[in-house]
Amino acid sequence: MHRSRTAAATALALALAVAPLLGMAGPPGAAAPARTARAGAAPAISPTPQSVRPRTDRVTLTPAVTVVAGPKADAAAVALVEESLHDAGAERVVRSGQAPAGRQLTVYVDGTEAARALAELGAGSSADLPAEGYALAVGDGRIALSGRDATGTYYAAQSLRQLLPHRDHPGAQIRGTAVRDWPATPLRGVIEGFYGTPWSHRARLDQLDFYGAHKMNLYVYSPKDDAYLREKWRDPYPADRLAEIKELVDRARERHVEFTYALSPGLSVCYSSDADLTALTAKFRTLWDIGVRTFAVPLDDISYTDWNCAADKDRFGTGGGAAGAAQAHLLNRVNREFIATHPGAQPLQMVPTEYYDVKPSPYKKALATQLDKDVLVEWTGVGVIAPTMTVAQARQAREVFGHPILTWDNYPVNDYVTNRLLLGPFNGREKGLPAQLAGITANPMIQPAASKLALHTVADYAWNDTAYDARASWGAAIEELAGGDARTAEALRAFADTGYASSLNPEQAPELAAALAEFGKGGPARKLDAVLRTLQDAPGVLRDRLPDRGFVEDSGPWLDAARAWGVAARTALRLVEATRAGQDAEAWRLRQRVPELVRTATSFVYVDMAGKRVPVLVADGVLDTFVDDALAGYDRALGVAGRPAASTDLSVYQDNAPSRMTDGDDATYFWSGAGPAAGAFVGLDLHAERPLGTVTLTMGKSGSPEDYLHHGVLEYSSDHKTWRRLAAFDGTPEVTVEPPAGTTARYVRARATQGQDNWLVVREFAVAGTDRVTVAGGPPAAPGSALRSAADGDPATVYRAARAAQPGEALEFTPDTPRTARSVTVLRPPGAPAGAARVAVRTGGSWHTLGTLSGALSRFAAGDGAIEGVRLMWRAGAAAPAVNEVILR
Ligand code: 14T
Repeated sequence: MHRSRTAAATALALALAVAPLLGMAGPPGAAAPARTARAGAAPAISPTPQSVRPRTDRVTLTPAVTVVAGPKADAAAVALVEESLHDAGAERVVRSGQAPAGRQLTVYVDGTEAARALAELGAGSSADLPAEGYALAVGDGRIALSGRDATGTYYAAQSLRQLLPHRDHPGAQIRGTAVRDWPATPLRGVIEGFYGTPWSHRARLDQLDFYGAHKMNLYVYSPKDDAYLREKWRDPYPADRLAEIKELVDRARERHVEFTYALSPGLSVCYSSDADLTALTAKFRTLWDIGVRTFAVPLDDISYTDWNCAADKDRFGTGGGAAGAAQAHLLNRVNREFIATHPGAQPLQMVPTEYYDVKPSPYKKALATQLDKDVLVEWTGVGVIAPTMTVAQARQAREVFGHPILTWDNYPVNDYVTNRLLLGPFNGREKGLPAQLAGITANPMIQPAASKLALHTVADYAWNDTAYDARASWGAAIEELAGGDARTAEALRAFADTGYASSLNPEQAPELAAALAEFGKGGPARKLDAVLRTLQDAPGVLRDRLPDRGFVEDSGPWLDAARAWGVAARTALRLVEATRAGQDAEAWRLRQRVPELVRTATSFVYVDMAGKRVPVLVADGVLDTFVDDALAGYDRALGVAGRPAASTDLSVYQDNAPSRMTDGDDATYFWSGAGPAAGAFVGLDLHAERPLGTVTLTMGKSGSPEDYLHHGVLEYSSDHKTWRRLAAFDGTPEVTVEPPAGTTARYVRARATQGQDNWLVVREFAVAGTDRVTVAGGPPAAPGSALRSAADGDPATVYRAARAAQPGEALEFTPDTPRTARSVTVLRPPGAPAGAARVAVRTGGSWHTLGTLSGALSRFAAGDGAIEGVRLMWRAGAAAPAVNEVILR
């Protein structure tokens, strides 16, 4: 199919010429505003067509259907029409030069008869549409479709496929319709351009099918970790690798996708070298020979301040301008000596080294003035991962680079956050952008099939930005991937919601967050439980029913984590309910289960190509916060302070979360992902105004001893707004401060007073209470446990004895001042035996027995008088005792 190869070029030339027109009004013809599908309405064509005019009639799918194809009709399009008719229930699909007599359904594909039918049915002519446009009509007992070019006809067939039903017998009724449709930008597609495990061959073939179905016409082959594209760019492919690529090239052609071969010589190239030019073009020739017609030379993520050969320095000099001149020199030679000498070759594409902004620079100026005008320049928008892209920025890019711009949009790529799947829609791209561009390419995730949700939405935007609605497109992507099954779609939506957030979509898990917020405002627990149950069950449903098995494979650890978080969050919800209902024993039981369930939920890992195990995140900041709040709420109801909540405004390096500063474990730490600027902080929320005891901040670690706040202050606050200084520190990683007696606060923070390059490690950040209870006696604590855990205000930490109690042994609690309390509560681990100890309190100088420990939760009325001490007098010989917390209240 040679026509498909040239389609993109024609499309580009044409659309650049008509781009301003497209943004304003459609081309002449029977245009009506596009309609989105309602339930029960005609099935939706996706991407949303530019114009759909419904008709009042219907066409019946007869048992035998005749296909009348014009002489030059695209073979892939005709094949797709025939296949779709079979899938719709037709028993016989016959190719014929003309329509048969009788009431049989006839489908006209291109040619004069299709043109006549389209005109009669109100779909106008395909001849006056932009490149890759098509007209499609259903009505008056026939179907007709025609493309402006071969790709247009193929897209018409794709749209017809979506209008036809899926059933195993004839007789279906198809609603009358007249569609005129064309793309908003010439090039639309995907650039496999991420770092990490390159996609498999099978996955690539599947992707090419997906692109064709979504009217995307470009696939750029540029995986960063294929050595033959970068480190070994000069080396020829082994025969088997080349054969695989040929299979991709052939499949791409069948799907009307331009396969672009991108070779990145920047790590070692000598720009002025004839030998290197020859190596480059020789490699391109091997790809040309297997059918590749589009080529790219990406020069991103390389140094342009260091030359790879002395000759370049001599010839071009130094600085950004020299680098731009050198690159233009090499690319112009590729353009003139290879692209221009190979008829049928498409415009060369390149990625500049400065691909991420629109700031004028000597480098960009050199490219703008020296690089051949017909070379397409890739640009990521402003920022490597651009949260938004505007029409004005695209205009600036065109201006400053002086070339047609193809966006390299770094979404949904996750190579810089391998712990996440990015499952939300394409967002934050201003309407009108496609008209400014040569095209849009999206850099996908390391996980090909899981990328389809986002890529579906990219295809929708790139085809018709005017009609684009991110959430509607996301919903349609879910429906399509679910294969029309409601239960699967519900599960997929719940799962995709947990991976919604990214730089483009600031809100994480919006649907789950809304359900949690509703519950927080007094909504019924049963309703929230149903939502969490759907999430918990979603992984099982998807594993059983999702047609796209690749998606299930790609998402493995994230599915496991979603299920486990569902279990943890539902248990936390029951904890909230039990706490509210005053079901003490049940609440305590649940309080102890939740941390274990959270540990499970955070235990699933993605293993990257280097074998590194990366713990995965789902609905982070939403589910974990809900669970933390449930635990904190329980602790508050119990009357203990609980563990302070840690926070920071610094980025987090990998999974070294702020909570690691308060986990009581000196071996774990918070680690920022950047050097703190002046004003950056790490802080503690003590959950309530409290007297402040000793404040300790231990920073740095072996291996990164310089990762501490080199210049900072400790501050405290009651409202998180007004802060008072406790102490300043300079040049020391270990800070201990004794606040003046009587100091109270809810918040404590360490704030940088100067910016620094070193990142920040905080091993522990702690504030002792002043209302201290001293724990003494025995048996001694087992290794890794401590006596004080039995009275540290945190029921999650536990004192475990190293051995069984000996006769007369007791654990003794002494508050630093006598305490008035109505009750004494002893919390122990699940299954703790009844009768393990007698509990006594000292008031007015003498001891009184309150009773004997019952189960995991034992509560005694304390009687009158301020309590001077509490004793657990162990029964000798029983199993080694354990105590989570003794609470006076
Ligand atoms: F070529 C560019 F347009 C581009 O985006 N290059 C890479 C790309 O391969 C990668 O997938 C993407 C997302 O991580 O970002 C670019 O790579 C970077 C960018 C950085 F800012 C690698 C390191 C960086 F510090």
